[in-house]
Amino acid sequence: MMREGWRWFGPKDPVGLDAVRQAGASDIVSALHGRLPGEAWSPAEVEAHKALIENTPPGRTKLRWSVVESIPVPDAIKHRGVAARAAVDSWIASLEAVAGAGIRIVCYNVMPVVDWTRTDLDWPLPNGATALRFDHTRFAAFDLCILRRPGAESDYSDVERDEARRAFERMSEQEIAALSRTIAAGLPGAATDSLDLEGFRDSLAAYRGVDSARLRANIVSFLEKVTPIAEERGVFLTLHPDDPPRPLFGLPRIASTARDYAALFEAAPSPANGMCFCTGSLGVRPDNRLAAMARRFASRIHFAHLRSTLREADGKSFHEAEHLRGDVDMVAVMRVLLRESASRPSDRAIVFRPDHGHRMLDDLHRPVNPGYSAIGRLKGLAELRGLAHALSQPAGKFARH
Ligand code: DNO
Repeated sequence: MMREGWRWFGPKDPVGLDAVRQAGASDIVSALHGRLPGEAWSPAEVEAHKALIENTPPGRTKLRWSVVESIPVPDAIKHRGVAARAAVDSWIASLEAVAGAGIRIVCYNVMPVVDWTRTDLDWPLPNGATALRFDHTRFAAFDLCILRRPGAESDYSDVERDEARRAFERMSEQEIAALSRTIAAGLPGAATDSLDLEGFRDSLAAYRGVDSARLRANIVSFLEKVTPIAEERGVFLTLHPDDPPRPLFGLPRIASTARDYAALFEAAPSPANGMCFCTGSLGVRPDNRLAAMARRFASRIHFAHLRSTLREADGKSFHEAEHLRGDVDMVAVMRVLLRESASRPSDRAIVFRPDHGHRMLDDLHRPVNPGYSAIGRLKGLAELRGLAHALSQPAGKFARH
C-alpha cells in the first residue's frame, strides 16, 4: 500500500491535526513555513516542529511527519547568482537538520521566480463550490498590461494579445489588484497580499541569459552537491514538476516532461535523485502520458500529489477538477503507484497526499489556504482511498457475483 499524507502548514493552518486524524491520513507533509527561502533550518527548530506533529495528546491517533515539502531552492541557485554558494550551504544545512530528525522524503521544485501559478483562486463551479483556475487570457493580461514585462509581446500571438488587452480593459481597479494578489499567492513562501511589481520585474531580470540548458546545468550542479549527502543520510529528494508545465514570464522550465526528468536522472543518477509525481501539474500537458511516465520513473517516485485538472477549449487554460474526473487517468496512475509501492520494503512505501481540493460546503464561509481547504481535500482523499482499495482487491473478486 501507499501511505496517506496530508499537508499541514503549521500551527496557523486553519485545518488542524485532529482534522487530519479524522480524514484518516497517517503521514504529515510539512515544512518550516515561517522561514524565508534560503534561510537554514536548525536541528532544534526542525525537532520543535516535529514535536508539534508527533507529540500526541493522550488517546489521540499518532501522526508522523514523513515528508518535508518543501525546502525551497532560492533563485540564486537557479540562475547561479553571487549568493549561490551560500544558498547551497543553507539548503544542505536544512537537509541535514531534516535527516537528523529521521525524515526521509524531501520535496522541492526548480521553477524560476514563481512556484505554482493561477489566475483565479475561487472560480465558481456549477455546483456552487469553487476551484483554482489558470486562465491563459487573464494571465496574458497580467503579463502584458499590468506587469508590462519587457519582451512579453513576443510570447503571445496576435490573437492572444488582442484578447488579453480586451480582458484588461474590462477589469476594474479592484480586479487588477485581485489578479496581482492571486499571482503573488504562488510566490515561494508567499502569504503576501500585494505584489511588488518592480521587485517582481527585478527577479525576472536576474534570469537574463539563463535559457533552459543553463538552468538545467545549474540544477545538475546543485544535485551533484546535495544528492551524495541525501544518499548517505538515507533521504530521497523529490523534484516537484513545473506548475503549469510550460514556460511562463519568458522564464525557462526544466521539470515539465518525461524528457526533462530523464535528463536530470541521467545527469545525477544517485538513487536519492527522485521525483514527486504530481498528476495535476503534469496532467496539464496532453503530451504527458501520465501512467507511462509513472511506469518509466517508478523507482524514482517516493512522493505523489494526486489531483486532476481539466484543460479548457483554448488548450492553455485549465482548472482543477474533482480528483477522479478531469484529464488525469487516475485509475491507471494509481495502479502503477500501488504496484511500485507494494514491491518495496514497507519503510520505503510511496507517500501520497490528496493535492488541492474544491472549496465547498462550510469552507466557502471561512478562511482557507488556496487549494488546501479541509472538506475538498477530505473528499479527494476519500475518493482516492476508495480507488486504491478497489485496485488492491484480488482481481476478479466481484466478477463472480
Ligand atoms: C502547491 C504546491 C506547490 C509545491 C511546491 C513543491 O499547492 O503543489 O507549492 O508545494 O512546488 O516544491
